[in-house]
Amino acid sequence: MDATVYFVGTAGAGKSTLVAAYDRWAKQHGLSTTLVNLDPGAEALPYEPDIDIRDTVRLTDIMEEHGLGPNGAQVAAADMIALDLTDLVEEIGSYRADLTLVDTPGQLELFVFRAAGKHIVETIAPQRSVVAYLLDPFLARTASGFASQLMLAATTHFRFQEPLVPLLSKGDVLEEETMQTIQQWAADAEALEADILRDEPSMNREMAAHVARLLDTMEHEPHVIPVSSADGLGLEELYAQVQSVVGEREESTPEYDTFLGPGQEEPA
Ligand SMILES: Nc1nc2c(ncn2[C@@H]2O[C@H](COP(=O)(O)OP(=O)(O)OP(=O)(O)O)[C@@H](O)[C@H]2O)c(=O)[nH]1
Ligand SMILES: [Mg+2]
Repeated sequence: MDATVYFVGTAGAGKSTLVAAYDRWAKQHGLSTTLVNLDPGAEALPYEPDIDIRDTVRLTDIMEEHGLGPNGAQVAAADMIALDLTDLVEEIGSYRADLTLVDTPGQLELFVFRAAGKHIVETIAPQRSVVAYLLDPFLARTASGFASQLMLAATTHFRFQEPLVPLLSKGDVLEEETMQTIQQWAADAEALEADILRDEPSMNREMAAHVARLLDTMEHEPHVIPVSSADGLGLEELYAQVQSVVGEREESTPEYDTFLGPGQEEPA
């Protein structure tokens, strides 16, 4: 089975390191991989990309040529990538690996909101893609922090309309108890809502409830998988999720499957 996994998350969430760790894990398990770097601003990568956007678009060159700062150059780079995606899409298609692992730019909004990201996700492997969304553990330790992270994940899901697997990144740095609390928030909207209101007593109860229920509206995954690039925690479970999501979509009717929400049945 071949699948494409996009690693998406806020700056420093651990995307590039996880691509490297997941690549090692895959190879140890006899799976071939294609590694794609879509971050034009990446300086040193912890893996050797097979396809590298920096061969086409380099942030430092854009800054120099157009007199832009790093953020302006990131936006220009994202739009330049969108202008000519044909070669990139063809190149990725020419590799036939079991897993295509795609590392995305540090600034999540560049990949999620500008044209290139969506177009890439729609074009490269329709029906065979999964977004692995990395929740930063340092931002997810409080109930309201976790809920804010979740809203970003939900926005990503809303934009791409592809199955999203939420991961709790850097699991090795979290205390067992914190990890369990976070997993409980993910599984139980009411527990999350109660803890948000405890953290932020000023918050409108209704708003807290809405935010807490966002996870329930996300396709497929009711729980967060803790992963660690340091000790390999959760990588097998991530693979099982990717397989199950892509396998499920393979079996279902193409016209309907992208729009099925949780609990909805496919029309007979
Ligand atoms: N302890 C621990 N540290 C990690 C793990 N994954 C990443 N890190 C550290 O977190 C920092 C950021 O990791 P990156 O992989 O560069 O994160 P990124 O999301 O690619 O960052 P940008 O592309 O700059 O947004 C680095 O110092 C990593 O060593 C992990 O599983 N455990
Ligand atoms: Mg990175």
